[in-house]
Amino acid sequence: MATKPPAADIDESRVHVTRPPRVAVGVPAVLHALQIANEQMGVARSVQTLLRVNQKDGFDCPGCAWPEEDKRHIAEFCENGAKAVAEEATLRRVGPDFFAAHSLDELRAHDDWWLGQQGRLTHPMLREEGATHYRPISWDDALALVADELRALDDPNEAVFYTSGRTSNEAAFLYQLLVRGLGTNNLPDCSNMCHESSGSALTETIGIGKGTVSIDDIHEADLLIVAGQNPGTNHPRMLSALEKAKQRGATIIAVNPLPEAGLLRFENPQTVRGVVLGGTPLADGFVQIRLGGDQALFQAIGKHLLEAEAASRGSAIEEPVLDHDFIAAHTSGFEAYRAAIGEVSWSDLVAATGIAEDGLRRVGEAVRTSKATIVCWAMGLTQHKHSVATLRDVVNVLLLRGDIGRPGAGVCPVRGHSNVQGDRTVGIYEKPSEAFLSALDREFAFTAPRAHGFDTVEAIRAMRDGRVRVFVGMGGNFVSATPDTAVVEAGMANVRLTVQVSTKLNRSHVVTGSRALILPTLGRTDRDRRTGADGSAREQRVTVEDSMGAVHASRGRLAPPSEELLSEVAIVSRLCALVFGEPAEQVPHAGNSPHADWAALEADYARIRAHIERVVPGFDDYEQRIDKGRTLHLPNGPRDSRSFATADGRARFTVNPLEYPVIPPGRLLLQTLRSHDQYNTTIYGKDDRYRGIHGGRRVVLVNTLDIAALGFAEGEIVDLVSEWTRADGSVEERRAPAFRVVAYSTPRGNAAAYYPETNVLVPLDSVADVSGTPTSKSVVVRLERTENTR
Ligand SMILES: Nc1nc2c(c(=O)[nH]1)N[C@H]1C(S)=C(S)[C@@H](COP(=O)(O)OP(=O)(O)OC[C@H]3O[C@@H](n4cnc5c(=O)[nH]c(N)nc54)[C@H](O)[C@@H]3O)O[C@H]1N2
Ligand SMILES: Nc1nc2c(c(=O)[nH]1)N[C@H]1C(S)=C(S)[C@@H](COP(=O)(O)OP(=O)(O)OC[C@H]3O[C@@H](n4cnc5c(=O)[nH]c(N)nc54)[C@H](O)[C@@H]3O)O[C@H]1N2
Ligand SMILES: [Mo]
Repeated sequence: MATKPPAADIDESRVHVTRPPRVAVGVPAVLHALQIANEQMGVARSVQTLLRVNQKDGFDCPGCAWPEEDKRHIAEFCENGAKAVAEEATLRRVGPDFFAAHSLDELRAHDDWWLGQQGRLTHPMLREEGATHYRPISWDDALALVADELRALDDPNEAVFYTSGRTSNEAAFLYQLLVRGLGTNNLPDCSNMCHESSGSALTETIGIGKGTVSIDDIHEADLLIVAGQNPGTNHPRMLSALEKAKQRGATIIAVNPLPEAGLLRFENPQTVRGVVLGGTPLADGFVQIRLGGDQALFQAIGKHLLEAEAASRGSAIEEPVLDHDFIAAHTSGFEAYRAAIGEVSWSDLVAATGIAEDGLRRVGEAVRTSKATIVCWAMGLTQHKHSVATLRDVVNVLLLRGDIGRPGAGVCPVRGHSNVQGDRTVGIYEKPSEAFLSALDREFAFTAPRAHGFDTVEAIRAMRDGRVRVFVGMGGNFVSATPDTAVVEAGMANVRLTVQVSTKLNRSHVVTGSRALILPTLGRTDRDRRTGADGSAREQRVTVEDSMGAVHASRGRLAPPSEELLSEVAIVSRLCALVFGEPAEQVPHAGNSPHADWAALEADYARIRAHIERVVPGFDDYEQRIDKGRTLHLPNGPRDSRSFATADGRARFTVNPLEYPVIPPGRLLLQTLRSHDQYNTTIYGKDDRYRGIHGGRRVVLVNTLDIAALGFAEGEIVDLVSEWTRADGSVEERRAPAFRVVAYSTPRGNAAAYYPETNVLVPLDSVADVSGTPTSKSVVVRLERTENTR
């Protein structure tokens, strides 16, 4: 089968800019996806693979966490889902020959695009201390080496276990058991950099760290506010759901500093009408908000509603503005909220958002006249210093109108990685609840540690300070995805052993500890056969949870890229056996080690699901339910019965002092975001078609007036220099060299550039209050003309 050879590093001198298209998706998207798929997989494998995406007997798309519709299309994938699949199902291979041919120094000189293009990892590899190259190692030796290092620790808290959100429920559950059995809760995950702010705000206010809507609610909503999210690129299947809501009469309001193509107009290639008529105008309103202005927007909506309520008192207005019955029966803190919002001035709300008062009031009116409102959001709302406060204010607005726990209404944090929510559900969390730990103790006859572990930023601090001896990455690309790249790279070098369980080559394999292991693993699309004690091989399935709390099975069908690969479950269960012993060697309750038949778990994942069913509430009849190809909807108190697991059993109105970023003179506030051709740190291609950027990634999008005011010209090459003011008032600088200035529609004072190239600029200590999430959407920078412009 013919596939194209991987490309060279990106030549940034070839970047060019066109006018962004007004319509997203449509036929060009399908063609682009098929082109990438064919280059990576060849035609036959592309068709075979893409037809299995998100089908009932197929695999869960590794692209995003948006749920499947109940009635599935024949091709239930989107352009970017197809790219995610092609990336994994590629026929290119990175084996021992590749590592013999390329030294680590050489690999470090390449960009993320080049590394990812090399193909699937096929053999366990070891880099010995001081070695210039990786060399092959057997699985037995590799796993023994990890187990030896783990057992040799003076303190289990000297080990850090990262998880990215593609790991299945089964693998994640065993992995957290391994970690807690060792005696630590050091389980940072990508969620710490992603929706942690959502989890924090929602747990406090409504008693569950997840969204409260189903896909049917999206269809039935009367008003959908989509804030801080670019679904045309990152959750394309969401556009179909928005289109359906729209056809049923819903109003959609987009809140974003950028006019994102997919939100404003959408052409669905699956409907003939979409192709012929040139797309459904999706958003009825576009609020071009300043970066970090969303808390002010939601306070403005709340203020408008409260003022409308006051004005209507005594008059015979058609509908009450507030849902008094709901507020009285199900909430606390309303009077304090009302008083605090009364004190906020419209001029501050206007300054924070950059939207005139009547514009803010129009959004308030849309909420007032809506029969059922849903607020959807993603990284634009979670990666700011005041993100938790912002999301609490989102909840306040919904509570005012009883817009939680009834059809067509609620909160909808749109998750990123395809199983990031499931990983949390089954225990990947550095701050586990006592209820979870005591259930785990009972199930495995041991005592899990109670002290909280490191989140992602705390783990980096510990690495920087030399307090980490072993780092394990269950998927992901810790080095490129985390903030403050230079600090992370130096921190990695302080670690004695770094272990990456991965499908594809990335920067975390080339910036390593003294010793480094690559453990290649199966992906979502790969067939997973495990051999039991009786010698018979059985095909396994795994389960994942989507953004709306629905759990379903996923079964890979493709021949794995190499016979050498072990599944994530097999890797973890073998480590458990090495560290905790086989059943015959175990003495239940005799110490802090969990007790289980590890080989049996590896041979039959249904046994892992049986453990999950007994430990995590809501998984009753797990196996039977997924057997029938059904989804298992996890219980959700607010959605199912308006019950709120907060301290007082009520949904909480909260008082949050208004915050918003103030940009120093001559500076810009930079948001770091995704292009259309990337999946986080995996770069699929060099274009950002919907924003009119082609052939390169080192661009900074700036308002035309700011370009002139700062004394630059379009097309000039500049360094981005971030300025971070420490607590003592001194300023730290960080530099990302050589970005082309592109004039773009964004509010004055705001700029945008792609991640991960800009992660060098994000200061480690710049994190959201409460959630600790790096403030990737709020980095103060100045532009400096690049010397020796290329
Ligand atoms: N194809 C593809 N799909 C993906 C991913 C991918 O990289 N590629 N990543 C996955 C993951 S892990 C995640 S978390 C999601 C991410 O999905 P998104 O959150 O859509 O991703 P970002 O590119 O970070 O886009 C942030 C959006 O918020 C806007 N924004 C930034 N700051 C603000 C603000 O202060 N206020 C408002 N209102 N808007 C703001 C930006 O302009 C942009 O439109 O996508 C998932 N799906
Ligand atoms: N500046 C800035 N930084 C950010 C963000 C931002 O918006 N701006 N976004 C943040 C967000 S939302 C997130 S979620 C993180 C993402 O952080 P990560 O999840 O750590 O990063 P990814 O790039 O998704 O990881 C890609 C790697 O995962 C491995 N992989 C893929 N599939 C599998 C699998 O099935 N199993 C295993 N074991 N490995 C697999 C491959 O080797 C691949 O190279 O980045 C965060 N960092
Ligand atoms: Mo994410």
